[in-house]
Amino acid sequence: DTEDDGALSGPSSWAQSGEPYTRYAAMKPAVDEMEIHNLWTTLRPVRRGLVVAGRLASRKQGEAVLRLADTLGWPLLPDVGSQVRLGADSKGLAAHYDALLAGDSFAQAHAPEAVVHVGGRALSKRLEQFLSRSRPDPYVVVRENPFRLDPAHCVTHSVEADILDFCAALARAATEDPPATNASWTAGWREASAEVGRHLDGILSGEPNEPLVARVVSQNVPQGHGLVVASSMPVRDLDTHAAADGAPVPVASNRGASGIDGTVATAAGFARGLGRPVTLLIGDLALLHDLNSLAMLRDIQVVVVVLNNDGGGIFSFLPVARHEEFFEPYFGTPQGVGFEPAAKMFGLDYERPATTAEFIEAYGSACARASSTLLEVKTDREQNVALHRRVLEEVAALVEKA
Ligand SMILES: Cc1ncc(C[n+]2csc(CCOP(=O)(O)OP(=O)(O)O)c2C)c(N)n1
Repeated sequence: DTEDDGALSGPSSWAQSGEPYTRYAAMKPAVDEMEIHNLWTTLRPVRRGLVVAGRLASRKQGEAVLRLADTLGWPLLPDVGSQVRLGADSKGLAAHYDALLAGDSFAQAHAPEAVVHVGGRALSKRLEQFLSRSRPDPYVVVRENPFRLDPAHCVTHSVEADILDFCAALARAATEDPPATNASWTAGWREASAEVGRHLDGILSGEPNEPLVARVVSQNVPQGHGLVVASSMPVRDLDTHAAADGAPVPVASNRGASGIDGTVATAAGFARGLGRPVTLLIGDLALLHDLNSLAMLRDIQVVVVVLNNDGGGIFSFLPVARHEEFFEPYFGTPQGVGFEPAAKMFGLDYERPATTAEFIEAYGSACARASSTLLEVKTDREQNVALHRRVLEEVAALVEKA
């Protein structure tokens, strides 16, 4: 009847227009020049400062933070979600800061006087603990929303501002009234990080394992693609082990490092939104949790790399892992499944590479074809936790000598 016609006229014009049903105006707080001046007066004398690039919305924002760090002459610590963790070029780039901070004496010798953190919360727990112990003052956080961002309770200046405008304004102030440079401080971070990168290339080899697959994906993801990393270990492995010199692809992850729901759907949406092929690095439980979203990959190109360690690998890092009687049934929760039948059901190409060389080959072929592929890599939870610990011990020993 006519009432129904009226109700449907809204959605039908929306369906035809290709525009959002409701448009949200992107109002952002303007940068106040006086505040910038005061901030620069506080930051200018700092000799040992750090710029942290937290979670950021675009490569453009990430590059603005990177340029700010370069103008200040300070090291840049880029979170996995900063959009400049991969393929960035900066004089002070310390892409492997998370692994570096596993070295106690490196961390003690590199406590910063000041921090400028731009963007959302960073993933690295080691960074949070390091900053909480070092208590830098000033400690400035800058983000585009009014919500509190102070996990270690030591922020001295909280700024809500448009990130591009803020970075440009502070960089301008620093150019007009340059800081005293401390090249050895910045070079110390950059060189230690580069050394960690070379070391990771040396030790992450042989049979495929989770940090190795994360590093290999970061090195082989094609320019023009996007990358989605699932909770729990893939996002952490990319943060810690990704190479710094891969393609500068956009990176997405869900809700910090917590939720495992809807991750395949996220990858489908990311691919559609970007209009690019996407690689999804995901664990077996997160993939099982959102298995029916594989149906959405049929007419786009998503390369699903599933690290099948038969359960929740993250939990093996917790003290509860020692309590065997309830660890497996309640935390590990192995499901004993392989994903080949699921790939078949949803019409995806499928491969199960057994060696790293086979993985690189299969990943390259999957990226080169227009349809979606599921690549399954078998790993082992106990070996995974032992490997992570060994890698960090080796890195700590390496930077101890530096
Ligand atoms: C919806 C939802 N359910 C449960 C959890 C708790 N949880 C966090 S990590 C995790 C295990 C994830 O396992 P997997 O996807 O195989 O990845 P891995 O830990 O091995 O990297 C679980 C169950 C969660 N975060 N979200």
